[in-house]
Amino acid sequence: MVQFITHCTGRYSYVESARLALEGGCRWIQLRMKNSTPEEIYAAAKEVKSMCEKHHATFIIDDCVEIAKDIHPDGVHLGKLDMPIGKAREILGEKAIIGGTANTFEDVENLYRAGANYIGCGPFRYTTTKANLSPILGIEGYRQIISKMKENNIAIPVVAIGGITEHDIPNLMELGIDGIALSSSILNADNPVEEMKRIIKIAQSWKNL
Ligand code: TZP
Ligand code: MG
Repeated sequence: MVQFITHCTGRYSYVESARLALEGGCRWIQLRMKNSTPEEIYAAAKEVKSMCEKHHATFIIDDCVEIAKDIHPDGVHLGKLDMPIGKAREILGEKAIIGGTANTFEDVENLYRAGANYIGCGPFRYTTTKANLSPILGIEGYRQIISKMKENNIAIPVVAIGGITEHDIPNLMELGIDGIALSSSILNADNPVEEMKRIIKIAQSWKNL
């Protein structure tokens, strides 16, 4: 699974960034709009939802459970300081996909027990896309988390995030990571659509992605 995280850059708006990812074949978009007003998020969410429907892509909204309640995306992604998973589940229902952010095995365990559907685990490496980054995991960090999950029989999809490029995919896949989430390596490429196509192709050559 390749997830695209929206971002606004000098070249593209949040909505345009989602459009490029979808054109490049990505079928999972997370609308993440830090420092935007609820009105801006609401308007972008409506637009990106209809784009995702046309492309049969999964549509996830970062953080804003109240907006999600009105817009009905496929799900939400909740950070450590966002609404607890259980409360979001009560509001959005059993069918909603609810993802949570983890930086440690303990985070993964807590999210799993709270009923998350997948884990966004990172950061893999330093990135400017997110402020206030948790400690960087690197390959070794993921190896330890995945091995503790196996020891403790915790089975939930783990998606790696943070500064990931196409070159990182083989190393992450060999660890048994289920997916990658990325933003800047696509948006900073000369041709984001082609870059996404390349990433999807590499990812598809790994059967677990
Ligand atoms: N959480 C951890 S890193 C990150 C988020 C939302 C940003 C990922 O974007 P990029 O540009 O691929 O590092
Ligand atoms: Mg958040």
